Amino acid sequence: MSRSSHRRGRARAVIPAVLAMAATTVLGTTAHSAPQKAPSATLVSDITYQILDHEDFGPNESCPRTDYSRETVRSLPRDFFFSRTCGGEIRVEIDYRASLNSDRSITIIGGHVKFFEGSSVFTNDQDGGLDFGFTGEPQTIIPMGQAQTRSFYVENDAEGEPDDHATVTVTWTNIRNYQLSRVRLP
Ligand SMILES: [Ca+2]
Ligand SMILES: [Ca+2]
Ligand SMILES: [Ca+2]
Repeated sequence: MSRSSHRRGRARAVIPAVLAMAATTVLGTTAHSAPQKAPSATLVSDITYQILDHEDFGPNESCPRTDYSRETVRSLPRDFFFSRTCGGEIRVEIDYRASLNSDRSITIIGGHVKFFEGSSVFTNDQDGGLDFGFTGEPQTIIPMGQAQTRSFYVENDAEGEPDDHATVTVTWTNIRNYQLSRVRLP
């Protein structure tokens, strides 16, 4: 017998013992209770942007934009990120984290809206922005089956060009999930 096949033989021998332990645990926790609904919900993020790119020569460029996502959220925080551009010079980003609470409400935390303006929409020149959902700020908590909307206004502060600006409006909807947890039986 080669060394590698010997290893495989030992691995096979370990697996039944692990399964036996798992089966004992599963039976111990489910014998007297019905299957539990998995703690999850669906978060719909519906986003609109109104971005204005100011031009010294010629007309300003006005850019209505949208974003949409529909994602499962659990108690472990999940990160969201969206980005839209305007006029060849501006990029607006929004990010936040969402997590499920024990009452199935969803909390939005740790959010940022960032306003970039430069020689292209890929610029790293951040000229404005704001934070939301941090400690000391009113929390955004969306009860199960409900929606909440927030609007954020950002502009080109760094270069004193408030005519470059954007309004980002997010509607979050918390939709119940009906998935049942899967219990593996031996
Ligand atoms: Ca411009
Ligand atoms: Ca432009
Ligand atoms: Ca700039």
